[in-house]
Amino acid sequence: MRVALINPRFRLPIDTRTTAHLGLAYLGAVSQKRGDTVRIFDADVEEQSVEDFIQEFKPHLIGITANTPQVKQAWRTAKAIKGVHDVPIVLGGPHPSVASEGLDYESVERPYVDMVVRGEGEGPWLEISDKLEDFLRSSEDISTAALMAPDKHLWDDVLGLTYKTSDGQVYRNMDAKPINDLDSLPWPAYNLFRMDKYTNLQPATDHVDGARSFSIMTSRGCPYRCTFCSQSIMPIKWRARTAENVIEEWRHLVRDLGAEEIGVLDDSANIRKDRLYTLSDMLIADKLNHVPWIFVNGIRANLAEKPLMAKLKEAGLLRTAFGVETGNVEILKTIDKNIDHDTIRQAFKNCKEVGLQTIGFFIIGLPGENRQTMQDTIDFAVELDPLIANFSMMTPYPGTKVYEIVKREGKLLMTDWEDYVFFEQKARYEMGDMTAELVEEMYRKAYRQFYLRPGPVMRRVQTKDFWFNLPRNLRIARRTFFKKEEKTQLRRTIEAEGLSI
Ligand code: B12
Ligand code: SF4
Repeated sequence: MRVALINPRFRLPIDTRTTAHLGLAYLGAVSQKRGDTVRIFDADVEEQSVEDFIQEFKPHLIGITANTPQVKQAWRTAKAIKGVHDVPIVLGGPHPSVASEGLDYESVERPYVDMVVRGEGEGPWLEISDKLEDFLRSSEDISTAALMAPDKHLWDDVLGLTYKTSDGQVYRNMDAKPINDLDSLPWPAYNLFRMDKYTNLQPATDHVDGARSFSIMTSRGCPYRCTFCSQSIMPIKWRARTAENVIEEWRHLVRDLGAEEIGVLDDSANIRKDRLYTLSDMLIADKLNHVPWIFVNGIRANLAEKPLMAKLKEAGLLRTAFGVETGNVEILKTIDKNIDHDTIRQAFKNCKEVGLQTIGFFIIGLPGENRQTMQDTIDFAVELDPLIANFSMMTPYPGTKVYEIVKREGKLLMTDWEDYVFFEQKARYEMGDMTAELVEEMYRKAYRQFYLRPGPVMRRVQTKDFWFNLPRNLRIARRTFFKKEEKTQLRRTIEAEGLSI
């Protein structure tokens, strides 16, 4: 079968560099292993239109990924495809997986979407492919309407699926089980991407443009449920690949694909420390530790003891992120992060003592905040003094506790899924003492107070990236420190092209 996987175009308001989509790389890998001819169309880097691509490739099955700000573009893409080719279209990813808010229905009710896969996609995607192939082999009428005919009951037993029969009825099957044996998954299929088009995992990695940067995921899930974190895909059950399995892929990335830096994308990589000690020993023994790697997303600060951090450094870890979130003691208690400030202080100290660079993620505008609590966060960031401090304005994603709180007690200022980005310097809700003006003011203040100090300025101008990408870096600085107008580049383009949904 010919199978196409699509990442709809969505450029962030800041010019974040692009990276190959790991979810699609996994889906592509399982399809390839099934024996399908697979193509990935990443609209962020393709010059061709999606219609031309579809007419040329004529796939039997299409999968489109969507996080929240991408979902409308996913619908536009599905509509454009159905206009040129009759093919079943499946949506998946973090946004349509939020069944608690009915966002699977929201997508499947669109006339041009046939199915939605909720949660981890590999299992349901394979089942859909198997069933479709049987159908194509055994049916005379191979139209999508025949495939989705209500009397066929083809889709009743595919766990994790929400689908629409051709009479317009929508059904939601039970959830699929989390994939327990992650070692059973094939490696992400980077061969399906135009890897020369990708650069880097901004802001966590900083090789100058052109560096070969790859991602890896060594575990899935997170045992915590912080109130602001969108966890629609990965179940609460934390599962890890064995160190042996990870090292094989790592070797492949470095030796076969020429990786010059590796971003580890796990939500919580250090839940089991013994696994990281073993992995480190293997990286050292295999002489893979010359390629710098980074914990892009934050590891748990309560599990970042000094000997472990020293071992990881020896194994090539260059930099690690921590989700600090807030500097205020009371606010920290309300976000279910299950951590305290002294533990966070100790984790940063441990990293610095062993020579690791650090990234701190901070949120401005959590529920219950006021000017003083936001200032506490800025002051705490300055105290911790990571190499990179990343402040984001609280964006309540559907399915999170913060979303519930804001719907109940506050006022959401977003009316469009395309506004669900948190680098746009616009407050996304108001609640209690927190007006939009106050949050925006404190957000800009955070960047100014943190970065416009002699230390960070000196550190930044000493990096190769700063000079190599000077115009871009100055543009980002200008946008971050000063007010900007609302419209995203994407929205402007869409309006100019007369496309809207
Ligand atoms: C790396 C990462 C990034 C990178 C790269 C993104 C990329 N191209 O993959 C960067 C830094 C660019 C990024 C940016 C953003 N990100 Co991000 N990111 C992640 C992170 C940490 C890992 C993504 C990943 O690789 N996961 C592993 C793979 C295996 O999972 P997956 O991609 O979800 O795919 C699986 C399933 O979703 C499903 N699936 C996905 N697509 C499809 C399609 C079909 C057809 C099927 C059947 C199944 C399916 O099957 C896949 C395999 O199991 C996740 C957190 C997480 N744990 O996933 C957040 C996450 C996806 N990001 C998030 C957000 C909010 C953003 C931003 C909007 C933030 C912002 N700046 O405002 C932007 C949007 C960027 C954009 N252009 O779309 C949220 C999404 C929440 C939501 N409701 O949409 C997440 C979940 C973080 C969180 N917990 O809040 N991100
Ligand atoms: S913020 Fe981190 S620790 Fe909290 S739920 Fe999300 S991934 Fe887990």
